[in-house]
Amino acid sequence: MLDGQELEILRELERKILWLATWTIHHANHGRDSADGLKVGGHQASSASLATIMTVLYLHVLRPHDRVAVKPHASPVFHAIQYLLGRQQLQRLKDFRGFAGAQSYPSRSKDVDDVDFSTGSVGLGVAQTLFSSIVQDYVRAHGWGHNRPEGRMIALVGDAELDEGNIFEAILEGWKQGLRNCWWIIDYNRQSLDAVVREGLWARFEALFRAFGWDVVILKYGHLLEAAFAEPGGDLLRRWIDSCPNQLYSALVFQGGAAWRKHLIGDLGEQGPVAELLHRRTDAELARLMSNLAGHDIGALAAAFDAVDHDRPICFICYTIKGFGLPFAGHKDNHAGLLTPGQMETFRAQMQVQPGREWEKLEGLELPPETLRTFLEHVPFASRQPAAAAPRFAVPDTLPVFGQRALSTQTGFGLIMSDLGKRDDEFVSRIVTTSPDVTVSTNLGGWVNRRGLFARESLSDVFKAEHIASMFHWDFSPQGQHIELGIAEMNLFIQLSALGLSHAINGERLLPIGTLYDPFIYRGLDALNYACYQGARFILVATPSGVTLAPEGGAHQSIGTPLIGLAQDGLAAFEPAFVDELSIIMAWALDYIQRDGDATRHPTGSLDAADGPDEPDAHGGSVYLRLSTRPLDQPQRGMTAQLRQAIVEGAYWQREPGPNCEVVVVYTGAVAPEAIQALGLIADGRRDVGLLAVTSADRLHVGWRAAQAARERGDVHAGCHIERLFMNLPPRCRVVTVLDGHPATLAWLGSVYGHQVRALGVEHFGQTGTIAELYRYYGIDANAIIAAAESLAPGRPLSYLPTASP
Ligand SMILES: Cc1ncc(C[n+]2csc(CCOP(=O)(O)OP(=O)(O)O)c2C)c(N)n1
Ligand SMILES: [Mg+2]
Repeated sequence: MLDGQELEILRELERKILWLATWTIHHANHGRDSADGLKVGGHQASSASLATIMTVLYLHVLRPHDRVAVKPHASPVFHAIQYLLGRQQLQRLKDFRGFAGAQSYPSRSKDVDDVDFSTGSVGLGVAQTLFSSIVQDYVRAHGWGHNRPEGRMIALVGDAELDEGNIFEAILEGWKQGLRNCWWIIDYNRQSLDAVVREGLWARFEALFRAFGWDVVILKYGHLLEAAFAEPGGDLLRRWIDSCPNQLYSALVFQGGAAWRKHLIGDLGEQGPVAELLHRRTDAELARLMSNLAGHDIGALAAAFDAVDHDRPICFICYTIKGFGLPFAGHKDNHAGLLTPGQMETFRAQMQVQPGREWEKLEGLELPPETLRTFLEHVPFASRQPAAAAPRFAVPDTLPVFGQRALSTQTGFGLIMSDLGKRDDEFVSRIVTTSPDVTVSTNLGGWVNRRGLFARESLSDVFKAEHIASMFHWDFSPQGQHIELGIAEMNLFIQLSALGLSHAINGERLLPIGTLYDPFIYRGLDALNYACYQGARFILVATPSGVTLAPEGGAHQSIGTPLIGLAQDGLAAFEPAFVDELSIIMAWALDYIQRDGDATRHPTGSLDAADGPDEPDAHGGSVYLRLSTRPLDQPQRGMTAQLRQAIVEGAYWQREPGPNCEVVVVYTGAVAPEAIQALGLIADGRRDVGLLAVTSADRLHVGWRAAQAARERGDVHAGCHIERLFMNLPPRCRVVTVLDGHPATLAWLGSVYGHQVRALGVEHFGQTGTIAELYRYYGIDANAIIAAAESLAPGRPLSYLPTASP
């Protein structure tokens, strides 16, 4: 509980935090050479809105194991608090928004002051706290992490942020999973970026959260208002406030005491107790009274937070004023508002900060510095220690390969998982799978039969208990290793993000594998990007994919996902054709996701490219496997160390080209039979042809770019896998690439040594039919490959396969 002295201290420090946050933004705009585009952006109004709540939270409520997602635009407040606590460097505040300075939106991977969850794309950080609570429960239910206290997962949420649909999808999932230890604190300033929000929004929020089992606490009035309501006439004032439209309230806050008086007297009359209540206050006092909402009242906030005596999810709706304490408070256009230098001078005087002493931590505060220093040193949150690296788990070099003659990669995936389910290696106990209602149809059923579904409370499969024949056991228990989600793909990615950060958040490493249909990556793409951005580690298995799923429905065909695999930072993408390749890639991936480090981080702050992001292999990352339902005849081959290496690096020669090679066919994934068939016919008419199997366009591309950059830095011997593969191709050799996906995925191969390329692939989708019909229709069948080779490398006429007439 907050005592009188702590209240006084927090009031002082709240002023300091508001000052530091406001000054940081001002400095970024006026205090350094800002002609270079760093200048845009406000943050001042949004930060001021949350400054009180964050003061109370960080300096009074939080314990070291609590984790917080801070609303993106409150980043300056977060950094200011960390600075006050000695956990953020001054230079980074001075460089706010600049290169290697504090980030404009809190960033796990780019900031150095211990951000728990990145934010920026609104709504995602909020949902991440919910899924992190589920992961915390998962970890503890499996017997790990009991040497540390449970943390609360807390989101500081903008009221307009709740427009994001992913938040509602998450709430529903939280209800299903028996969510605990999750606090969402809504900054109810009734303003978004553009405007003032709709009337009565709080009531929708309240009903919604209660419907899903959350406790809801509405914090509306501060202590001054509560005291005024107790005066004669106070009930009238309260009724007036409760019925005041948001826009008018905001406008009056902006205008100040005289405007309040005029308006209130106009509405409530010049006579009677309420008029006297108003007259007893000066304009300044009246302005202070009317803006004394609970979200700016330290005592009210602390009392509400301290009163929580249960672990059910809880939503605080805190009334606040956007821009509180600053000259543009309440103005509807204040989102990007910045104090002018003149206004800043006035603010400086108010805050009693001497020029040149703006960054002094205790400048202008009235309490003795020693008192404040001692307080800051003993803030519970500040005792948080950097997380020790969570142990890694050894994974064998290869997983089993199966004897079946024909298999699809999707079936192979199911077999590999099912086989893993039988093993008692430690790494298998750390695998956790999750899927948005496509567990069975992505072939995770065998694994789930063996490892069970996770729930905090056991629930047995009634069909099984009733002895009704079924392929799948749907038993839930705290030991289960599969988290079944509803259909919402956003939830899959945020769940993966939370599972994939367990090593950092819970100190216990998990090996998450999530499955979905490949086209629906688009549905969750922002969340996937977010998960990668904050360094979460997981394996994404996307299947089925492409037009290869043929009769199954045109709307499910994915074209652009290989390009996502190629472009997504922090995600290594593979599309194997054969199950022995998949087996090697999966074994590699289970190790790769455990490697420590962040390939996208600039640790030194140097602008030199040599110190920039380097080769990701040492750092690890997440992995995306694009799989297919098309059964292919499996190659009967022994696996050599060299082939294993090549599969992981992204390509190997299925047929090595000869010295006078005229045509090379390059394929990825399920079109392997067409490429092989075409090559046989092309070989009859062109010399020394080669066939390149690409298991990962992404890895080839990453390696190639890194080699080029290394040479430009002076490492003349730098090379890469694709350069070594193409090194001996004669200059006049032509290349035909083909995949069931966008042709640009492989088209760049021509740039490696300047070989002319015809890139085949899929640019339109939506037709159903047989695989043969669709490959022909979209121009990725054997004859299309032959035609491309013939046109690129003229010579003897080539033979084509007979086609069934339509
Ligand atoms: C997904 C996404 N869309 C749009 C934006 C741009 N944006 C940043 S803040 C904001 C409004 C936020 O309003 P609110 O959550 O109420 O916070 P406040 O500005 O009141 O502090 C918008 C639209 C964004 N950051 N993320
Ligand atoms: Mg708002």
